[in-house]
Amino acid sequence: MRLSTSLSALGLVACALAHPDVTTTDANGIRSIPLRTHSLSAPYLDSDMQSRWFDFGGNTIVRADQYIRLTSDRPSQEGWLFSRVPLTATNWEIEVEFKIHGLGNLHGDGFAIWLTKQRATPGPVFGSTDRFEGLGIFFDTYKNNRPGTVFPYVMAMVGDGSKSYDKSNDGKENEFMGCSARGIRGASVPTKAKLTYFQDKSLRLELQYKSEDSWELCFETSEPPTIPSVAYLGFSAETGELSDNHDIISVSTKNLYDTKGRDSTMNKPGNKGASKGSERYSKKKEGGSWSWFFFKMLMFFMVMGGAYVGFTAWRAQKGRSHRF
Ligand SMILES: [Ca+2]
Repeated sequence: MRLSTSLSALGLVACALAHPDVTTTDANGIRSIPLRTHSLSAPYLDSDMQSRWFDFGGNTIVRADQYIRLTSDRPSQEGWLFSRVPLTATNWEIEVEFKIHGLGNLHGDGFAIWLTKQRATPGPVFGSTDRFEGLGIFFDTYKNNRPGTVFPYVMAMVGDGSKSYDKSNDGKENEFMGCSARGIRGASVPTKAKLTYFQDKSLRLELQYKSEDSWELCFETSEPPTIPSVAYLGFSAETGELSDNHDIISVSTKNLYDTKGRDSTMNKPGNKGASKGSERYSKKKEGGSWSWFFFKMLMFFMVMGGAYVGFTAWRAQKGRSHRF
């Protein structure tokens, strides 16, 4: 009797602790920790009609049960959405669900995902500032002039604060990497982008638009750009004569940590910055998991104690009723 009480109490504790928002480790030993500061999902706003971690402006509208609409399907719109705090993780993954759709046969111009020193600064590059510093990923739905390229075209540009986006040639001049994604606009499945970055090791962009739960590799490089140490996560979009709805449905950002330590940069001379960063990061996480362990133990003993007291009281009660 006591054993089964203990087991069910243990089960209760296990259920209570199996919260989806906690650290997970995948088969490759990559541990991911959700970053609430850079994630967004419906209803997006709190009771004060604010978002705790994001600001938005321009023509952006929020429909709490459905989307954050950067531009509506009307001409000459521009809107933005930016994190309030910089993304300071060394390695990270950003998964964005978005929807580009509209009524016109012709449509434009597209939207951008940003990791830039600048934030909340409207401008001519998909509704955000030109001569930015950091990484921009552009979902370009209108071909200005890029013969032989299938649109929509998705491309990355790395800005140094002085380089300009080559709008008339759809960014070709300063393209870092990119891919065509025919069907990403108005797709029948939820459309998503997943950007994964390991400092000094890799940058990968995957897209989902052909079928659910299957990712198409857009690009991958083992020579990733340096992201500014202070970089904000943002989204922006614009329409010109042609238009579209550019909706952000959700954003899920995770801090990544390679638990197997296959960090080749660790052993390279002259790359101490990276290894130091990983060390510091690992210690911090260890601290976190220890306090989590003690919390679990405390919860366990509390439930066990309660179960034991309950069991003793029940036995005493039962004993009395037998006697009478
Ligand atoms: Ca274009």
